[in-house]
Amino acid sequence: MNRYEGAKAQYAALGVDVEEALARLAGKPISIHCWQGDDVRGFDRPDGGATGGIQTTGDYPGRARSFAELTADFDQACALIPGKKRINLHACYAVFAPGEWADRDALTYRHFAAWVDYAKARGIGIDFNPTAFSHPMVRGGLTLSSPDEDVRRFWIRHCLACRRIAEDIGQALGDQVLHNIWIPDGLKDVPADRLGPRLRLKAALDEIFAQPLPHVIDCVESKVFGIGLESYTVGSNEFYMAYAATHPGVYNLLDNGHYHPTETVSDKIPALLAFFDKLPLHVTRPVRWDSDHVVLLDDELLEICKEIVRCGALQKVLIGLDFFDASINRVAAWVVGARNAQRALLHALLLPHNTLAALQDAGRFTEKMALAEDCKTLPFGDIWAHYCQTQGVPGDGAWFEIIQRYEADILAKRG
Ligand code: RNT
Ligand code: ZN
Repeated sequence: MNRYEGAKAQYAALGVDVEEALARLAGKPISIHCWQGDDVRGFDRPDGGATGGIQTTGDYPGRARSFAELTADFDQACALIPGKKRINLHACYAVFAPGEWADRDALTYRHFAAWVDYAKARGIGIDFNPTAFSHPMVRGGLTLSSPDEDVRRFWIRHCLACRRIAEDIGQALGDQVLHNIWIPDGLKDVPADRLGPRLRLKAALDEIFAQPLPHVIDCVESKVFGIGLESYTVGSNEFYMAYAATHPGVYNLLDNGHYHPTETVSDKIPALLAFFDKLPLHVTRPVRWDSDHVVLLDDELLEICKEIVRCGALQKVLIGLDFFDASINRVAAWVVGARNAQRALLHALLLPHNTLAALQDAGRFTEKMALAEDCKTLPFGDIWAHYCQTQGVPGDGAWFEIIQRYEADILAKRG
C-alpha cells in the first residue's frame, strides 16, 4: 500500500471520504490578487508606490513593471499552485496602447481587454476592484466621503466606470465578476464629525449601485484603520454591514486584517452566513496591524477554512487572497500564500465535521475534544502530496528550485 492509500484508509476509519474531499477542493476557485507581483503599483501611475492607507515594504529586486512581466510572473506562480484559480485585478492595472493614457474616471472595458484575453486563454475567471488610492484625487485621505464635491464626483465616476468594466468582463467570460469597493477614507486625528462623512459615503454608494448589473457581484470592504488614518475610518465594519444588510445584492467583504487584533474573522463567517447568501473574503495575515504579510498555514487560516467547510458554504464564500510583500521573491510569495490557502481548505475538507458536531449537540464534550485532537496528527501531508501530483504541480520541496531558476533567468535581469 502506498502512503496515499494508507492515509486514505485512516481517514476512512473516521468516516471521511478523501476522494470526495479532493474533488471538492479541485472545483473551488481561489481568486489570486495580481497586486502581489508589483507591490500594488499598477500600470497607470508607474512612478508611484501604494499610498492612501496601505503600504508595501521591502526592496527585493525583480518587481514586474508591465503587463507582459506581471502576466509572465503570474503564469509562473500558477504553474506551482494546485487547484482552480481566478485573477483579481485592480483598476490601476489598465493596459494602455503605446502613448495612450486615461485617468481613473475615464477607464473603459477596452483597457482591460488584454486581461480578458489572458484569462480566456487560461480558462480562469476575473474579479475586479476600483483603485481609490495612490492618486492625487485622494485629498486629505478622502474619496467617496469627501466634502469636496469635485473629489467625491471623481471617485463616483471611477466606481461607476469600474462596475461597467466588471459587467463587460463578466459578459465576455460568461461569468460573474466580484466587484469590491475598498476606500481608504478616514482621519488621522480625532474627528469633529463622524456622521457627515458616512452619510456622504452612503449617498455615493447608492448612486454607484443604482443600476443592477447581472454579471457583477457587488461588495464593500470595511477596515478598522489605515496608515495615517488612525483615528477614524468612514467605512467601518458596522457601516458596511448595515449597508449590505439593507441593500440586497451588495455583500459585506471580510478581510481578516481589518479587525482588532483579538477579533477573529473565522467566527464572523457563520454569523454572516446566517443572513447572506454570499460572503466575499480577503485572506491575508496581519502582524500587529493590517500589514498584509504572506498567508501562512496558521491557526486562523485553518479556522477560517474549517468554518467555510463546516457551514456547507464552499460555494457561498468567495475566497480571495490579499497580501503584498516586497521583501521576498514576489512569485514565491504568491506560491506560498496560495498553496497555503489550498492546504487549509483541504485540511478542513478532511475533518469529520458531522461526527464532531453531533458530539457537541449531544453534550459529549470530552469525546469531541479527544477526536478533534486526534485529527491533528492524521497523515494530512500524504493526501496533500497526492493532490499536488494529480494537479500536475510540484510537491513540497520540489517547487522552490523552479522559483530560483526563474529568478536567475528572468527576475534578476530586470533593471
Ligand atoms: C486595503 C484592503 C484592500 C487592498 C487591495 C489592494 O486595506 O485590504 O483590499 O489591500 O484592494
Ligand atoms: Zn483586502
